[in-house]
Amino acid sequence: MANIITEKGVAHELPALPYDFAALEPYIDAQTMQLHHDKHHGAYVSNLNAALDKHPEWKDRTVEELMRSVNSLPEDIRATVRNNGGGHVNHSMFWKIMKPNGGGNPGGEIARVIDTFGGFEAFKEKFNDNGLKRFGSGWTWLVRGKSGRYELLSTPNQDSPFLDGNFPIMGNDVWEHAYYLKYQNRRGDYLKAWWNVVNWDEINRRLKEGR
Ligand code: MN3
Repeated sequence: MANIITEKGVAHELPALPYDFAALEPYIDAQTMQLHHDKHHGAYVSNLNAALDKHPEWKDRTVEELMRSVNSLPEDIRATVRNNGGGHVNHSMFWKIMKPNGGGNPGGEIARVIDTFGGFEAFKEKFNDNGLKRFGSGWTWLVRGKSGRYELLSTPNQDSPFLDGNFPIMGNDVWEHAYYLKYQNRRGDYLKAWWNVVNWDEINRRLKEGR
């Protein structure tokens, strides 16, 4: 993700949602999308920029670079950048790997990766199960590990897979803010419904980028 130049120097920017708030109905409701994008993601970006204002020498890094080198960051902003930079990079991926009239069976190269997990049904089950079992807030992921192996895993809070040197191919947000208005406590129903909005073209693009 590119940074933008502002009056205060280089800054991270909230990316525009690539479709309308209501576009993912009935699977994800418009109010959830609006709050999630404008308020939650918006706050991660402002908090990240506010932290980096204290150490401007880190401002020209992309958020992916910040995540990869989080342990080298000044201690007074390390946790803030980890949480809010993680929130920024995770959500920037999230909006793009969804689309209206998405879902269906995976095609292209990602279908071959998914087959190595025992087929699409087994893949979805494991991906959803990791999200369901994540206690509290977090994400469920398919990542490409350092060794080139593909893995299904979950992370707590806004921890980005980049923190551990993994490349996030696709992930679903299991924070309550992602689903509570429509699904209340039924996280499992949200996880199942989410496959109807998956954007396989973008996931195939990320698969190439991660190589
Ligand atoms: Mn979220």
